[in-house]
Amino acid sequence: MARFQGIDFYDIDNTLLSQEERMIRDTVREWVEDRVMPLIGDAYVERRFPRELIPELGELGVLGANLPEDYGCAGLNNVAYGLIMQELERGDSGLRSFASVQGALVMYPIFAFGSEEQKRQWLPALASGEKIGCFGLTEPDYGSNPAGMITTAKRTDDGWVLNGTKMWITNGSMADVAVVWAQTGEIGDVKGIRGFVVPTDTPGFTARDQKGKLSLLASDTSELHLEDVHLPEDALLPESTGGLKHPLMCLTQARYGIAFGAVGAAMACFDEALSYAKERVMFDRPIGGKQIQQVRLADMLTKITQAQLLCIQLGRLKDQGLVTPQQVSLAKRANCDMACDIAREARRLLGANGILVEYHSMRHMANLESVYTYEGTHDIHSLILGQALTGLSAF
Ligand code: TGC
Ligand code: FAD
Repeated sequence: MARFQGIDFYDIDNTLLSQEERMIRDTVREWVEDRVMPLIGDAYVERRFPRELIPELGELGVLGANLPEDYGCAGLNNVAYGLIMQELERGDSGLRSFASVQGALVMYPIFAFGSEEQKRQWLPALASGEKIGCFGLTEPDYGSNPAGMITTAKRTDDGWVLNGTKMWITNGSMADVAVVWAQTGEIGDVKGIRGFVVPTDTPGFTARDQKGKLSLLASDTSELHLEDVHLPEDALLPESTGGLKHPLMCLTQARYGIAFGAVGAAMACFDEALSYAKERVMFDRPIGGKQIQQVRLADMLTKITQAQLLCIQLGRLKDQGLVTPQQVSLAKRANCDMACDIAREARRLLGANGILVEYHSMRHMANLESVYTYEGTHDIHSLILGQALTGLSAF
């Protein structure tokens, strides 16, 4: 099969990206082509995250790549970071999920709300892939509405004791460390939800694989149980004093990466559909020579191009410190919706072959249902935008 080129109909490469951004993107693109594509179909069917790739992700510098070099990270700008997410998700949404959680949901909160000691202890090891992290916000009865969480952190004489259950936690079973959000009750001026760095070998902490998934199969998804988990005082992220605002800030980082990642999945499906359309002969001609398939491909191209341009502008705003959470919501919502459409159309263009694991579109199609749902469902982002437009909360 031909190597992936990447559709760039509006010459974004030469007009909107720097040489360094292109070089970083191409390095990850080649790595995905060489190391991920040969194994991802089998990993998906075997329902396993390809853990053997983690040290290579660390060596590539893609984990927490937009965090500072002082802590062992690559210190890249946000456009380069986004393009990395795009290329990882071109391989599989589970791979991008791994990197999103590690970088945006574990390293970012330690960087933003942690003590200097916590940063030195965890960030270099997480950047290299030596340690794996997970992020526990969602609970069985509090998905879209994490404000209602019932996991508690109670003060003891020398620290904290945590109790509760977190659900749907990416990387949960293989994590060395969990960033867990819990209700502490108001303490002085400090709002009642705070973040804790929990080593997963702490007595009382257990993780159980989520069974029965039909999406994101090459990803580790777990339920976390915290039963009288005793933690020292310094397990608290000391600067996580903003209540739900601080975990929501983490979500904004991850949603940003997902907006780019979804474009990668869509590009992979488009690439596959285009080459199939040129090669598959039916009624004596390649199906790509039929008007219906050309309309399908033109629609796909248009939506991907719009999403690529949206991402670049989002990234430039983020690099200038101007991006708002609502702008990130718009991009996450639009690009996940777009990618779901493209994956489904690509799968259909491939006919019966489209349901085989040897092709990629159906794997992406199934994965993207999770991507559409996590990090704020499509509906939740609609309501975030509705609130931004009208000033009225409809949650
Ligand atoms: P609300 O009253 O609106 O806000 C509380 C405070 O937070 C501020 N804020 C944000 N700040 C930064 N980024 C954001 N995205 C923010 N959204 C809100 C807000 O300004 C306020 O600040 P202040 O200073 O006034 O205190 O909070 P709410 O309780 O009404 O919630 C609003 C809502 C529904 C939008 C929020 O709960 C939400 O986003 N729900 C969706 C839950 C979600 O996305 N969960 C994701 C879990 S992690 C995950 O899915 C990982 S998948 C990873 C992978 O594998 O890639
Ligand atoms: P619910 O909130 O129960 O929503 C059900 C339906 O109701 C949805 O259609 C929703 O859009 C709609 N709805 C909800 N509220 C409203 C409203 N106010 N108005 C109208 N409609 C509404 N969480 C973590 O903390 N860490 C992780 O690492 C993580 N990884 C995940 C990995 C996977 C594969 C998946 C699927 C989920 C993951 N999640 C994680 C959880 C994810 O963030 C939640 O599933 C998501 O926020 C939605 O919550 P829910 O599933 O409880 O759906």
